[in-house]
Amino acid sequence: MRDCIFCKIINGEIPAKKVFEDDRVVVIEDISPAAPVHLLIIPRKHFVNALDMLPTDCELVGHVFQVAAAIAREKGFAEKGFRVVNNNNAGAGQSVFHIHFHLLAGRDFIWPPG
Ligand code: D5M
Repeated sequence: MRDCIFCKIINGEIPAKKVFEDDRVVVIEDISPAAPVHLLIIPRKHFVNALDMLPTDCELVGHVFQVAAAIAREKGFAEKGFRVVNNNNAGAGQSVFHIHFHLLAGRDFIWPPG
């Protein structure tokens, strides 16, 4: 997608700190971290947000959670706890309109979130 910052990161057109990638997702460090661990799990395929996904995309969402859990175990914060957040549209805080999942850890979190 032209002019999509996450598509450009996925395509290597602009730099990012990649921590993992496979055929379906790229995981990068968030440029503006809200926790000691703040990663973004970004599907390679461009979807605006959840409203853009079809039933045939369900497996991809499951894969995102498998990747989140694998990173949590590998980096040692699985037991302490972590949060996976997906914002949909501006009113919910979405600022980049290519679907992504925040993976946050390394501090205590409150509920409900702001
Ligand atoms: O989350 C969008 C997130 O994307 C926000 O936490 C900042 C982050 N961001 C924006 N540009 C970059 C680059 N270039 N590298 C890494 N992280 C970035 P949202 O839920 O849409 O508000």
